[in-house]
Amino acid sequence: MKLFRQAEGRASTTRRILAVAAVATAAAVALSGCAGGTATSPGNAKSFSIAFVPKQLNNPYTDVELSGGKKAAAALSGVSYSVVGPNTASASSQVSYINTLTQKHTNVIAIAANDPNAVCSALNQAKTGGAKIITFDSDTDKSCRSLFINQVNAKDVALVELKQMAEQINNEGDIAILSATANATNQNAWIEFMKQELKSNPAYAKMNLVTTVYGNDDDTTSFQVAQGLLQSYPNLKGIISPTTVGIAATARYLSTSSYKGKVILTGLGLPNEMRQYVKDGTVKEFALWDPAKIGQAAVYAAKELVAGTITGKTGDTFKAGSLGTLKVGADSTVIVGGPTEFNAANIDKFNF
Ligand code: RAM
Repeated sequence: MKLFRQAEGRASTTRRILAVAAVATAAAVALSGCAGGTATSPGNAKSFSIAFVPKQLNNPYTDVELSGGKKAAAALSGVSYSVVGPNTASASSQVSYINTLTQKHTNVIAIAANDPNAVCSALNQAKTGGAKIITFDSDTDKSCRSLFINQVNAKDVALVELKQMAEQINNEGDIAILSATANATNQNAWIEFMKQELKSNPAYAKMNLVTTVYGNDDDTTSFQVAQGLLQSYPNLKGIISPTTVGIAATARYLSTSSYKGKVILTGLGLPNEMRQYVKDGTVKEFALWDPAKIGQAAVYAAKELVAGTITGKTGDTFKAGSLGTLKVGADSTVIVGGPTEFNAANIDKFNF
């Protein structure tokens, strides 16, 4: 939160500078009669271009998320859909991709931010050029986007992860978090809520979070970090990994180690990646949502933003195909659904 306040200070200075540029751009657009590569006018978005900028390309979670976006774009006529982005999830790795999209006059940039602030000035330039900005999966500072498509309420994610851990360690013992990158807005929000809950919920008084480590959403790094964690904390009872990359790598490490079945692993995972570890007894329970729904919701929201039928303000509603009508809640955030818990009894019912 402190980070956001500092960023807002910087952002308001940037906003003042950009406001001047925006007036000039708006005048130029009015003269040319077309904002961007495809013609759009408020209330009549027949065609538009949307580019997804995920945290990183080589991440199976990203692939599922984007498959939902691609399908939705194909279902709506006149949508030009593309995906660009870095191979690593480091803080500023997305900036050059945003700049290229701005130059190409892409109508909507949908980004899962690797850092709440590092991409903001690039996004603000895109906005000045006429683009609409949507964040999905991992937010920016809220001044840098119109709308955030969030999978699940952040606190609910934290609560389900702690509940699954507490149940398996009988509410007692040392635990650690193996996260994605240190700057990731989504993981940091979930971790913050976990810390608050550990402090305030008497049921968790005997659970002790000893450390948070980062595998950077890289499979090899996450595997090594999991190994190092257990060397440093041999009495660890459990690991919570709120990242699909982290939990799969940690499960792989545990599955062939002497810790298998002894150190509890929970967190957020893709059922297709975790199935083998549930079946071999390495993992009992974990959680997630259907990532494809986030991509789908982003495309439908983009259509309405370009058309001017929504602006992203709290209370706006829009139709999102099979997801029905979605509502924009507090902080211009859309919550797509709740978390699903996976275990041996239901995992075979899911295919993502
Ligand atoms: C990883 C990424 C992504 C997150 C999921 C749960 O794939 O960090 O941002 O939402 O895990």
